[in-house]
Amino acid sequence: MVFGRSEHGAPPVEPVTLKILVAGGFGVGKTTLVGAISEIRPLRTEETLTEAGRPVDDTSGVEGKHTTTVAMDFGRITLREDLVLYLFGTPGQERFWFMWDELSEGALGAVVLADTRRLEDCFAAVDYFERRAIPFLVAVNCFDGAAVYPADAVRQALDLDPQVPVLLCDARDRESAKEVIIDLIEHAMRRPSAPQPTA
Ligand SMILES: Nc1nc2c(ncn2[C@@H]2O[C@H](COP(=O)(O)OP(=O)(O)O)[C@@H](O)[C@H]2O)c(=O)[nH]1
Ligand SMILES: [Mg+2]
Repeated sequence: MVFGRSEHGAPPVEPVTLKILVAGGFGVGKTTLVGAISEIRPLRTEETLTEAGRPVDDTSGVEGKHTTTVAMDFGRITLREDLVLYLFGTPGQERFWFMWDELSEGALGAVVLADTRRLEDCFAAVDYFERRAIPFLVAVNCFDGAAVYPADAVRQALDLDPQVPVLLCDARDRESAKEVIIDLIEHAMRRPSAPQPTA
C-alpha cells in the first residue's frame, strides 16, 4: 500500500447523474420545491425586486414575495450511492428564456409547476417542453386559499396529452416534492425513446 490508498473495498463509483428541470410561472414555488428536497443548501440566485423589475414582474397574487429568481435554483439529491439527481429551477421570467435551451440539454425531464389562480403562467413552459419532446409532468402547487381543482380539470384547461401526468402537490413539503420527482422519473423512463442516463 502506497500513500494510504486502500486496496480494500470497492473503488469509488462514478455516479450516474440525472438532470431535472423545475419550470413554471413567477412565484409558483420553484425555489420552494428545490429547497424542500435538496440535500445541499440549494444555491439560489435571488435578486431583491427592484423598481426597474416591477413593471415586468407581476406580483399580483403573490403579495409578500420580495425576491425573484434571476438565474436559477440548483439542488442535488443522492438517490443511491451511484445515482444522483440535479435539480434546476429555471428562471421564470421571459427575459431569461435564453437560458432554457442550455439547461434543457440532456435533461431527463421537467416538472411544470402550476398555480390554479394563474394557470396561464405555465402555458409557456408546457409549450416549450411539448415542442422539444422533453418529458414533463404538471404539478399543481396547492396554495392555501386557492380553489382545488381535480387533476383532470387542469389537464383539460392546459390541453395536455393524455399521457402527461398531472398531480397535486405542496412545494413546501419534502415528501410531496419527492413524489413529484419520482413520478417524473417514472414517466420519463416509460417513454420508449427514453434517453439512457449518461455517467
Ligand atoms: N401557501 C403556500 N405558499 C407557498 C407554496 N409554495 C411556495 N409558497 C410561497 O410562495 C412564494 C413563492 O414561492 P417561490 O418558491 O419563491 O416561487 P418561484 O418564483 O417559482 O421560485 C414564497 O413566498 C413561498 O414561500 C405552497 O405550496 N403553499
Ligand atoms: Mg424562485
